[in-house]
Amino acid sequence: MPTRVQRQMVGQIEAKGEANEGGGGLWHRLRGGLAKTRSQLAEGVGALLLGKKEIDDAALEQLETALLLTDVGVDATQAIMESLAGRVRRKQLNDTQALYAALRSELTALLEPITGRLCVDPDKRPFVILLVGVNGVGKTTTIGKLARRFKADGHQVMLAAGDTFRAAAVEQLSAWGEANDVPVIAQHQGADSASVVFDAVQSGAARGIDVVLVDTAGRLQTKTNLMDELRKIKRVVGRLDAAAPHEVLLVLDAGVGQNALSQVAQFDAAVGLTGLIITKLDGSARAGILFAIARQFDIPVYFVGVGEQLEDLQPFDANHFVAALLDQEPDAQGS
Ligand SMILES: Nc1nc2c(ncn2[C@@H]2O[C@H](COP(=O)(O)OP(=O)(O)OP(=O)(O)O)[C@@H](O)[C@H]2O)c(=O)[nH]1
Ligand SMILES: [Mg+2]
Repeated sequence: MPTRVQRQMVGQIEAKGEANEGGGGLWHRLRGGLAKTRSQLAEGVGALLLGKKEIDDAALEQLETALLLTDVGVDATQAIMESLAGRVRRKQLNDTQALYAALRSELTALLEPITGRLCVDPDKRPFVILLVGVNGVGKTTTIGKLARRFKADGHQVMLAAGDTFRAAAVEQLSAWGEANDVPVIAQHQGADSASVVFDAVQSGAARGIDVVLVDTAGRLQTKTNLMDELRKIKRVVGRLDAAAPHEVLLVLDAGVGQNALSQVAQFDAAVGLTGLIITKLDGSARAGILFAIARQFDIPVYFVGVGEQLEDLQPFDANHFVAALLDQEPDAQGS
């Protein structure tokens, strides 16, 4: 059973979520969540705009440093700077305002290829979504928020407590199940997580469930035996439906910076990722990590987390994200 504190926690998240719903509210929260990264960027980029009109090497260097400091990474920063410097040399950018606009379009273009939508395929029932990631990144809370979202879209949802490592993990997931009024399949602590997930998918099929969200224990990407356990979950679920799990999502804490790249690479090698969810963008000035990810991987980002409330888990949108980072309004055509 969920503890009182957990129930209270979920209750508070829900109450605040409902009070802040609405499109304008979402944009406001995204802007707020990216404030730390934005002010880090502004230290370099803002000076560009306020200062001299001419673009010189010092201005470009300032911009380069600002990008590196927000974890855009050497590779993506170099690509952005080469493109901008080339346009300056060709006299396509005449002043710092034009440079700023070019920066915005470069950044948006870098993120567009990894903008994705998480869709439930009605022909695949139950649609099985496995969430994986290192410890404490936000897997379980993300499942709670996704369950709410899918339910609101009219889907029958079930949760599978594949984190059998800690007793509290089952309680935490059960609290989300109760709050959303969706069934939770769980076994005792220490049970084989592949067997819990197998049971859940089988029971989901029997009960006509549309979506099974599978929670897993946090694990370091470098621990081979723990990565093998994920492979086993995948293999066992595949016996019920060869196409399952239909989505394998890696949850990443933006605050870890460049280590996120190693997490993506190693989880992808182990279980074949189909999507990313990047949480805790509000907690650090390192939101630039999305650009490094986009430069190196071809895996869609479905959601970004900018806080602990329900509506702080937002569908990822390249145009909105870059506008929020550069303190501008999103383009009208952006969703
Ligand atoms: N500030 C902030 N906190 C978040 C965000 N997403 C999740 N959290 C918080 O991160 C904490 C850990 O979340 P969990 O869902 O328990 O993480 P987990 O990955 O399931 O952790 P393990 O099961 O221990 O591996 C919770 O307090 C969440 O509320 C976010 O986008 N911003
Ligand atoms: Mg968890």
